[in-house]
Amino acid sequence: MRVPSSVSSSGGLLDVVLTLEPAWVVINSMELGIFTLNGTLPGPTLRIKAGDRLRVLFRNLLPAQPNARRQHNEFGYVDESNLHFHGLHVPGDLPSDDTKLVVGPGGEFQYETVLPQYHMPGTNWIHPHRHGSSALQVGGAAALALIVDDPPGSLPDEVKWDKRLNFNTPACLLAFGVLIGIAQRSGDSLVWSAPAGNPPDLLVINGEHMPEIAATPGRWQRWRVIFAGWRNVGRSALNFAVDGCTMQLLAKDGMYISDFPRSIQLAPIPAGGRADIMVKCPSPSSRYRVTSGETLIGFVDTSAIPVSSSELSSWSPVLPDYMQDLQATPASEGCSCETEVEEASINGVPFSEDTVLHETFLGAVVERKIDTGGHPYHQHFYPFQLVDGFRSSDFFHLGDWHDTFMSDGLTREPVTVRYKTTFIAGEMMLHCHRLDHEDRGSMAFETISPTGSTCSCSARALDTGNIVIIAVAVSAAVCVVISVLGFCVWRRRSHRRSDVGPE
Ligand SMILES: [Cu+2]
Repeated sequence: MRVPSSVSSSGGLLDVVLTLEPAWVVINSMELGIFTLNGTLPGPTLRIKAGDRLRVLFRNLLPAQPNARRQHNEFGYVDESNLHFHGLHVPGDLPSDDTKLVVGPGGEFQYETVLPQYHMPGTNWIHPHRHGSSALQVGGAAALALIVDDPPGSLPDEVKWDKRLNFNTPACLLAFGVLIGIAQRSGDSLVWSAPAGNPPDLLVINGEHMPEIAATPGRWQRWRVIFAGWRNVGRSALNFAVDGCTMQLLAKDGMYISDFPRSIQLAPIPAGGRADIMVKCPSPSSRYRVTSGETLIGFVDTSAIPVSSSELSSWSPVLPDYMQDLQATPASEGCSCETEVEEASINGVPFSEDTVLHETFLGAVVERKIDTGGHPYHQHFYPFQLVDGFRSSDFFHLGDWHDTFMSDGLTREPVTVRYKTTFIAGEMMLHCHRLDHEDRGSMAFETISPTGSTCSCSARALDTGNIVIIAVAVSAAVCVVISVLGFCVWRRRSHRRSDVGPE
């Protein structure tokens, strides 16, 4: 199997340029126009350490598409983009991970953020997140692995990183038929193409269809599986399995579980989710099937000479402050709210940059009763702990942490989760990771006040400068009101946006 190139931080800094650009690739004998980060599928793997500074100069190399649709909560904006650091515990405002940023065609933006010293090491990823075009661009395969490396000596020998034994495996779903429909609705006339007729959906691993993964029989390998996905596989998660081989779960969504090793038969990874799995195949000179449900997606081919097997010893991670156990800690007063994920709205409200879904404050224990309704729920920068609403399975235990979660029939609804707002305040996005739903409005944000002490569960319009200015200007001439309001809207948007493309 092909392994993406990788770039590691040094001296406390990872400084990279990432370009969003169209590319032509041949997959399964089909020539396809796709989106890429830095021209390859997947983009290069980025490796960073807790405490490091991450600088990403993002360049949108997509050409302008004058016929692109530009209507809020609809597919469109196909030539605009941005980046999301999916899984990082970093602020959600600029120059960090603010997905409201818009980088126009030919434009660029310098992202810069610092991972906290206590950041959980793990498997994360980067993908575009422009509201309206995220399905087309992520579905078109723009993605790369973002690994937060383990401190030296922190892992058992069988688990620790070793280039010979480890794979980063971003699995991208190329759903041609659906994407063609989205491209047409978006007014995209440039990038996406696919075979005529009734094209099949393909799962590609590290850019390859049905790759062959080499393994030594009896030796544990650590697989970092990223479902760099934008929708379900059929009607479910990526149900990742290696038939005939032993799988022990190590981490989910870039966070180590506390009861490693946990034997699993299947890793049901929702779109956007990740699973780190220890895999061991028993027999020499054998071929094993890598599957998602009934679908064959690759092979493991073992070499002729086995090595002696050993059992994995139990191991627990040091948990960072934002992952302290909250199973026995009740929510702060008024901070338990319901969140219902719908196809084009959250709690019945389509996405608006001016509507707050819920409000919390720094230091709160926040509880959410989430009705996912079969949608993969994703929350930015604060992962959440599963505390109730379960039939536990081998993959899902009470007390586990996720940043992307879909019940997939394994749990009751609603699922109760908790998280504590430790140090990062501001606006936190949450959304359906079926990105065709997100683009049409299945997204919202909560605000975390740095100074407040109360929560609110009621959606409300954000207090904006516009309203204040209108009130101040109400006694003046109407034309003044209109011009000031226009100025405020312009100011507000220019504060959030970076439309720095050519005139
Ligand atoms: Cu959805």
